[in-house]
Amino acid sequence: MSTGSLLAADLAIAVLATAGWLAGGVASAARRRRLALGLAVLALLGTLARAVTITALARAGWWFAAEKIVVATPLSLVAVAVAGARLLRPPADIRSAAVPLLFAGYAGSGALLVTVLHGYPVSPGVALLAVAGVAAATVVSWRLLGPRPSRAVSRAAVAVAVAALVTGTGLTAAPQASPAGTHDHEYRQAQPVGEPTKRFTLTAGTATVRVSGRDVAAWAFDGQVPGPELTATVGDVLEVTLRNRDIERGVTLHWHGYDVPNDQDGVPDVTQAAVSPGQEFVYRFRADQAGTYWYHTHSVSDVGVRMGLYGVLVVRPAPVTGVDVTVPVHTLAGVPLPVARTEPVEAGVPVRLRLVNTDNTTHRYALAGAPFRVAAIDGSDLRGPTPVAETAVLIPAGGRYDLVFTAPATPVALLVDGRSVWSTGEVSTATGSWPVLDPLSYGTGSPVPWSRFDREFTLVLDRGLDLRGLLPRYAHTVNGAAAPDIPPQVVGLGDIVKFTIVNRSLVVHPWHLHGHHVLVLARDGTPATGSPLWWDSFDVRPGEVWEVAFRADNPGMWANHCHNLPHADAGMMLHLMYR
Ligand SMILES: [Cu+2]
Repeated sequence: MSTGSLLAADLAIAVLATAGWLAGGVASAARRRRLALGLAVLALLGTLARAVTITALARAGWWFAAEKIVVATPLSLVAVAVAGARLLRPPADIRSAAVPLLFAGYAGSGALLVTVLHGYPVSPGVALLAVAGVAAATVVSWRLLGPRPSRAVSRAAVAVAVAALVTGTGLTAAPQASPAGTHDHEYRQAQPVGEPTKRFTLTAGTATVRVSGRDVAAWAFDGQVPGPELTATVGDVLEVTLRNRDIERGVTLHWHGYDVPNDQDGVPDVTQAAVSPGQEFVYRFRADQAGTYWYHTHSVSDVGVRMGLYGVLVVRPAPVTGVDVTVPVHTLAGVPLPVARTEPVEAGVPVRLRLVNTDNTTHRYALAGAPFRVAAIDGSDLRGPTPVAETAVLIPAGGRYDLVFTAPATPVALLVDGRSVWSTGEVSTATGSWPVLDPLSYGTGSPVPWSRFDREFTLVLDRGLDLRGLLPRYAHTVNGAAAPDIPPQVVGLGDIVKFTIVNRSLVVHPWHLHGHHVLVLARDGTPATGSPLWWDSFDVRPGEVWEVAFRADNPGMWANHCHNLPHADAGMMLHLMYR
């Protein structure tokens, strides 16, 4: 069983066991003897079963089990001792078992709230708040349902609740070390990069675009979705003038996967001010990296990209030979793009399909009709890619794969999630059952270029209640904090930096570091054995642990975030900064 499935299973069991205790308590209070005993036995079995799931999670990593061991286990043990005793010798009047069963339910609820609202890392303050809640709810039930506890027991329970509440509140409200501000610095000045050899102008504005026969309100560059494809040859100096006609919430251009100088990175309030309606901003950088990239607004990016402010950037090492097609996939107002197109290709002609996922979630791509090689991922060529056939690839949000093949005499089709988007003719192949390529064991391996790391960081991805803003929100968190309260990662120029990224949530987080490509070292403790993978976007699935590393060679303040952009907007965004 995968760690992700274990996380989900453990949560489901905890919810059912807690519900069982609470319902058993209510049934007892209503003198429904058989129902109460049946529910309580199920709850007891569920509570005991968690010994298995929590142990397995702890073996997968402390991150996955911390609060379950520190909070849920002791509460469960007390609950089993108190309520289990009643089950061994059920009282003649079942109503007298109500409070012990409800107590077990409150203990389960307290532990669940810690997992769901607080997560990782567990703190003594939160554990005490859970204890306070359990004690308070038990005292209230006791007084309502009887038999009334003795005055001494009652006072002791109230004292526990009050002490835990006061200490817990004090500990959780303790002032946190304030992260270095990202807003109170001067934007770095542009580095001279030489005379532009390629000039583009992109004008952002609201537009109505026609997709699949429907008129859709969009935000578009030059009135089209996707925006114009920008192409260059390695060595070009690109100058891109961004104009904002009428996007009230501002626009920038972020060069996704392109390791531009910091001041060209297009992150509002970090590397530049967002471009307001009527204003413009000129980006200039040297096209040193060949490959498939894309650009998109980073101003209210979760809305802006979804509405259509994106396009493809392709930098080629030399003039194209053969067929070279870009396929940017996007979902615009519920309509999947691009619309299918057919382009006959003569047999023997080399074809390169540049697949770009501009959506917030993973897409599954399948090439039917020809064996292919994955020539590049995230703009970086793979080493020794071998031909594969009848195999799908999964591309994370923001990621790019270049597939190459030689056109056969028979038709070929590229399918995205089962839908044909590009083909050379009629193909009817079911691709849904194909296995998925694992890039970590694809191609020819090469030793990791570094034997030591100057800095190591761990990012534990989770969800939690964020009370620091004006309104409480259920945030996507990193190490228990949400933007803008996640401390920045501070590195020195030239450092070799290692990141461990742990996903203890129940959803996929496509991770994206700006300004650098990270080398994949390992997933779930298993080292990558295939071609070196230099990625800027990679899916961290529930329960996964990824180890990646990079050389800190591009000074500045860089966004480091989940590229499921609503997640980033809901807190999952931090910064990498140079000392
Ligand atoms: Cu995410």
